[in-house]
Amino acid sequence: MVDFTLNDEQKAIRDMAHDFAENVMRPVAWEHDVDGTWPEDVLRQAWELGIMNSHVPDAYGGPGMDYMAGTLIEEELGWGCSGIGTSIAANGLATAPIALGGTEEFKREFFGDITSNYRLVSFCLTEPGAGSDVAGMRTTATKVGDEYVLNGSKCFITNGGYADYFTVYAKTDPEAGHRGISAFVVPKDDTITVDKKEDKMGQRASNTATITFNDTRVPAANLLGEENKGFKLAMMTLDRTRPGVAAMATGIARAAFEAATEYSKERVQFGVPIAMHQAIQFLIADMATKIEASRLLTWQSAALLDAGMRNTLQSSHAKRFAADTAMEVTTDAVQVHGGYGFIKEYKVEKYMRDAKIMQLYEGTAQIQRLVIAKEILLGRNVEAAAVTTV
Ligand code: COS
Repeated sequence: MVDFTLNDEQKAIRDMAHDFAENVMRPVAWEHDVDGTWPEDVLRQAWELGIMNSHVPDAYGGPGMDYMAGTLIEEELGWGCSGIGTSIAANGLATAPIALGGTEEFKREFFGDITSNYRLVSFCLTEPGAGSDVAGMRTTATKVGDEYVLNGSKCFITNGGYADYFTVYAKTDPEAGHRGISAFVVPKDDTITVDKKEDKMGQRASNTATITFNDTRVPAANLLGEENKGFKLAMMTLDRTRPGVAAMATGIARAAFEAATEYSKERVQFGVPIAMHQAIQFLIADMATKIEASRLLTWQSAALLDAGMRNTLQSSHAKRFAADTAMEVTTDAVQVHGGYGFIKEYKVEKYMRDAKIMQLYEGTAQIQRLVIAKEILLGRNVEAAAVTTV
């Protein structure tokens, strides 16, 4: 039998994340949003609590939570403030390729460092000329002796301005398309420049920067997996992190839905609370259904991973549906508020701005549809085949 209830441990994890979202994130979310200031204190508390590196196995000093627990946490972070939440979750994205491709020795040292010290790690895939088209990247890594020398720029890098480490994808065979990309762990040093903190529409509390590698040298041991297998590593990483993005989108939608529901019971028009009007009831009913469906797709995509199954199709279903839902629900929440929804004093205005990025980062809504179509048409995921390794 399929069971949609949470066990006691899962409830405890969700409640812990909810308390954090309510008592630590929300009180400062709006002030960080206005000026795009960096929520260092909140991030340090998230690290202390173990929700920043929740995925790191206990064998390496982490809390060792599974993907399902990760989605429970990320929904609450999205509910609290998805800008701060994205900064908290960014270590999960940046370190997934290390968990997948790092040697035992490297993982022990690296995860030991980030769990015993407050460290931020940034995922560096996107470039000015290579967004959806990952294989079009220009950054290079050239082997010189027992080192690789990296050159090139990465953009839209979450936490880039504050990162201690970068997980960088670069061309090791520039003529080989997607089969010429490798992934590296690059510690911050003086050859790395950080430019252009982006002034964003939403998620303004998260730091988004351009990172340039200028003859940056790393030991060959910092290569993740095999040389020229980085593209697959990136795809497998996104399979593992898109459920978290879907969960965060569900959290944003839920926050907007709650605000709209509350407001509809207070706002009186035509002599009754607007919740009494069917026009509003239908908006609220559709929001609720979409949120439930987003959560179920999200949980399914995480549960497959926890069962050791390939989840590419389900991960894109969840990410695509939950992101579109976040945009639709936040837009409808503004609609329920009428003109007041357009004013910054009301929370739904921020939710609507924050929701937009969910349809863009970690693969646009169109890329998710592309992945879904490919998985169906090529029959790659029909049986949710066992996870491939790098
Ligand atoms: N797991 C393991 N391997 C995968 C995979 C997955 N989920 N998806 C693809 N691959 C492998 C394929 O098996 C294929 O392997 P071979 O080289 O052995 O043939 C290879 O990767 C290329 O796959 P495919 O032909 O499907 O790739 P495409 O170039 O057609 O499509 C897309 C790739 C567009 C889906 C990819 O570039 C993508 O996801 N882009 C969006 C990137 C993104 O999310 N950016 C946001 C940055 S992070 S904020």
